[in-house]
Amino acid sequence: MRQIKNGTPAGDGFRMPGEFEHHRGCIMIFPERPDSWQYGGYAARKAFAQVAEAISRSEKVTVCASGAQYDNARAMLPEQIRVVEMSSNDAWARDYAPTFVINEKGEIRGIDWGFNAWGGLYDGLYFPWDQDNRMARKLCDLLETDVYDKREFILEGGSIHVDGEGTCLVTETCLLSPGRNPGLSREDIEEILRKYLNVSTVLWLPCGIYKDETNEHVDNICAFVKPGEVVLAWTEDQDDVQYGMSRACLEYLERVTDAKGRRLKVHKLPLPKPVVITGEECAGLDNCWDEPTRTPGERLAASYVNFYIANKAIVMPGFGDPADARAKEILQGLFPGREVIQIYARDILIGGGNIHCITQQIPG
Ligand code: KQY
Repeated sequence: MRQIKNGTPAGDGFRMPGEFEHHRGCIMIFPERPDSWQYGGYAARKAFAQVAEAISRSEKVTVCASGAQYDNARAMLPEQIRVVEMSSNDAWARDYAPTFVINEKGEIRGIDWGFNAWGGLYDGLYFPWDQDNRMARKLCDLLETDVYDKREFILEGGSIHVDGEGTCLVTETCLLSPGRNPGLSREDIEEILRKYLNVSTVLWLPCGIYKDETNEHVDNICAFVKPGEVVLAWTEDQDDVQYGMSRACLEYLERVTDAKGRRLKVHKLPLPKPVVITGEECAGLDNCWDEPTRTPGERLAASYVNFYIANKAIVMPGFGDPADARAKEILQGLFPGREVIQIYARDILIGGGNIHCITQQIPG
């Protein structure tokens, strides 16, 4: 593996493709952190295994597991899934596995962004994060791809979505948050995204999902389903704080154009009714930094937008909510060539993210 310190993907003819373009595989990490997942991840591992199995029907899945969990992961996951031992601090492959870029010849390279647990010592969610921060390079070594070293810039994969045709979606709340790159202006950040993702247009949604502890990653509120078309998490409940947030995003999306000069077609994807964590669930979580990770009655950032696009399937969360069926039907209509597989994901949501957050596609 070559670590590229000079040169950028755009300069070298690479671009980040849309998630809906073909994949050669998917990366996941087996969960076990006891302040993120109930009872050391017992229930979360079952949900992660269902997600991995569903994706493995479409593409090669690699699951990274700690030494302590290796045997268990191997036993729980079907044989077509590759399990490798790799250290991590938690299980958010979207955020610290590499962002992959591809060139015209189909060659891929990884990007190793800096990771500081969603805000470092300012408002990060755990400490330390050193093992997470090494994963991108380790995975590029494993996959035998060259890697761009961009660790000086803090970015998580869940904070960007691209259409593969020059447009990148982000949220202001996340990319301009003081815990990430406080010395950089919006223009500086756009310049880095332009050079590393090979995009010409960065669309800045004002916010994301209420109570999303990542400073509101874009992948929970809005996603491309194809160039020129997005889904937006939506509620009709005007008494819900989320209403104003989703409306602000809609108004923004309706007034901008993408890199090709197109107006975006916005498909509203309903939100489930607010999901809150119970006292019983909180009792299954260890403390982090001497504080409980969550408190009973706390709202979780549930959203159907946090789905993964596999080659032959859409793997989406369900919450046991009446809106589960409608959200599934909408995604099925938007992805007619893929089977929509809905997985009950409350045990993933408790960790603070969902199916998109725990997966990272390898294009090609
Ligand atoms: O990408 C994500 N949504 C990760 C959330 C991490 C939360 C840590 N408790």
